[in-house]
Amino acid sequence: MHSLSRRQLLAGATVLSASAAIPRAFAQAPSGPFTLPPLPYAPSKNEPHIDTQTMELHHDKHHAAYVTNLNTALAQHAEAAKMPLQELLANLGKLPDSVRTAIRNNGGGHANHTMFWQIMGGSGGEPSGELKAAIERDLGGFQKFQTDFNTVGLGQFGSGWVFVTVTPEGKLGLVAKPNQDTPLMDGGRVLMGNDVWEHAYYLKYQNRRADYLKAWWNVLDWNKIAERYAAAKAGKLTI
Ligand code: MN3
Repeated sequence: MHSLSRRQLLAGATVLSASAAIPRAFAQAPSGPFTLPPLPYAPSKNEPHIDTQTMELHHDKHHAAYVTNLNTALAQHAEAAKMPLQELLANLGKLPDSVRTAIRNNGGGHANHTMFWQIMGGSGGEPSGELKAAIERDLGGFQKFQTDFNTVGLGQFGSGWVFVTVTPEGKLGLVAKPNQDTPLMDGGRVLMGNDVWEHAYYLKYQNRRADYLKAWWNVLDWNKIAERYAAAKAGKLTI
């Protein structure tokens, strides 16, 4: 084998430095078998708005089960197991009937919760800079965005999610999905989202989903969400 040319080495170095600028979780496009990412902060970090026990059960039991069940489904399908999660979810129609529903539910659950832990653990407040401008342009400003997001979350019948989608051009949208469905299944990207399954709030809020939706804004980490926005615009946002 010939050694790499200087040009190839330089090209490689450029790729390395470009990916180093993007947080690992975004640049990676993991394929199976999948692993449960640790919570990026202590389970008590979102108190008093989201209680410790809910965080522990939600991450250690619910999210863990999605990962286990996703891997079980993928064990029956070697080709699918090699695909990055966002590609799997964008190509559900090409999967055999025997694994499609399991991958839809558990792959969606894994992607949704991985995003969810990432964007919390903060102290709320408001976005700034480019993201603030995009919210003003596409969602009518921060106050209207919060109100509309909570209305969509409250209106989701049964279990599901409310998401902000983001295009590679940085355009934002608001959408609800049932169960563990995600805009990734439409080939889109998720900037942020809130879990409105009862398991996300029932211990503390019981049936009061509206109170949970309102309190959730207090634990958002806008720096993390801005990182996801930058990654989306750089074409590096995966799940
Ligand atoms: Mn959940």
